[in-house]
Amino acid sequence: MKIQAAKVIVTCPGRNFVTLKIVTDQGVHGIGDATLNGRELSVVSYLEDHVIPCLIGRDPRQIEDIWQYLYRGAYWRRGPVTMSAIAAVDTALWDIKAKMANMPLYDLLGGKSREGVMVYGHANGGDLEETIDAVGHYIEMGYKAIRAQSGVPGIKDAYGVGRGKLFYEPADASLPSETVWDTPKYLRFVPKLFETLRDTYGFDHHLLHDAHHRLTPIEAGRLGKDLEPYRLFWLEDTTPAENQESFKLIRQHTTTPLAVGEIFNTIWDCKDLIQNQLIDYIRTTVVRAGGITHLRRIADLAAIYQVRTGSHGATDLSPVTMGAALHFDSWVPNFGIQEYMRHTEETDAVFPHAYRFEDGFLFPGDTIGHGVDIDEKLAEKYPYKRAYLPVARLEDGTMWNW
Ligand code: EZ4
Ligand code: CO
Repeated sequence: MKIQAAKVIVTCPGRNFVTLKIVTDQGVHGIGDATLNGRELSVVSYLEDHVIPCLIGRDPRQIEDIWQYLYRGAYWRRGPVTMSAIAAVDTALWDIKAKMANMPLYDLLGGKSREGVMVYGHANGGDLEETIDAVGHYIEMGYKAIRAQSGVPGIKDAYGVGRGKLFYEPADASLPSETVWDTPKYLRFVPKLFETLRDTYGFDHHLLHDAHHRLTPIEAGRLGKDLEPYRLFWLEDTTPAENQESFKLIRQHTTTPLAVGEIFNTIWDCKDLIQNQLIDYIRTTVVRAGGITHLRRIADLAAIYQVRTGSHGATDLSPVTMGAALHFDSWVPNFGIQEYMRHTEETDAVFPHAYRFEDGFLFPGDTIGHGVDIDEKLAEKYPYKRAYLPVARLEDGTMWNW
């Protein structure tokens, strides 16, 4: 059996997505997501110019060998562009293998460990009241777990606050939007938000929060400590994780569970944090961290240290990543939670999929493969549109972490 053809499909049904389609000489095809938000075309070139020529004629059944060939063979290891491209190939090959085995992907991975995948949704509002209402709306929709982000008095455009109610899309302009950030205002406000949420809705739902890399380690320790009475499911990305030592400092100061890893791209980014038990949830996902093959290695390492998975699932991860992630989540023994931001109707139509939401859970469906395909005709209708994530500056103009 041979890989006969592979092509990259770029489409923008509301936001940009990059999809790899691999076709075998037996007519079976597989789909992988290669979307890297704000830097999409770099992965398109990496795939078209450097990866696809090496794939043609290879045996698609040799997923591990192809993974190692692309990882070791590039010489230049790791990095978001390389690892997103490898992820797309890997996801498409697992899709093909599961189709050939006539199984849903979760069966090929070892079978279901659970019936449904608990997801968390994003509730956000411009101010405290709006955010309280938004969380109520998610509770009404059946969610068991809800991430709450709110506008902060005195801060223009705080992270995580969308314009619509169900859809939040940060990559919003053809040049990066400028936002302003002030940590002291944020640190005073967030505990009040969660106090009000618990006063209003009690403790029956999981609540989560994302600090989006804005804090220093000692500020992160303070926030975690202040949030302890409200029993968060997790506090995410408190501080940029390049310096992983800093998590020791955070950990000394708080028992609020910590989640990190949506921007990590290999097990090497996760290793110290996991082995030193400095985090509770690892947020690496299929598209960012080298596909199913590599994500499984990260999850297995994490399991030894009782660290659970909490895969990134924002709108920039296409329905292809969501489908593959749900099969992975259904199998992985140390599953924690799955992030789920709904895609627009246009996106859902371009990517027909078997997964469905019910009562706070996502179900992968029983279709063979990972259950997501691409409607190429429809995809053609939506040409690529350059879109960047915002940047953040302090009030005095200093560049900060968005
Ligand atoms: O800002 O995926 O937890 N979710 C997040 C996301 C990220 C976007 C960046 O592309 O932090 O909303
Ligand atoms: Co995040």
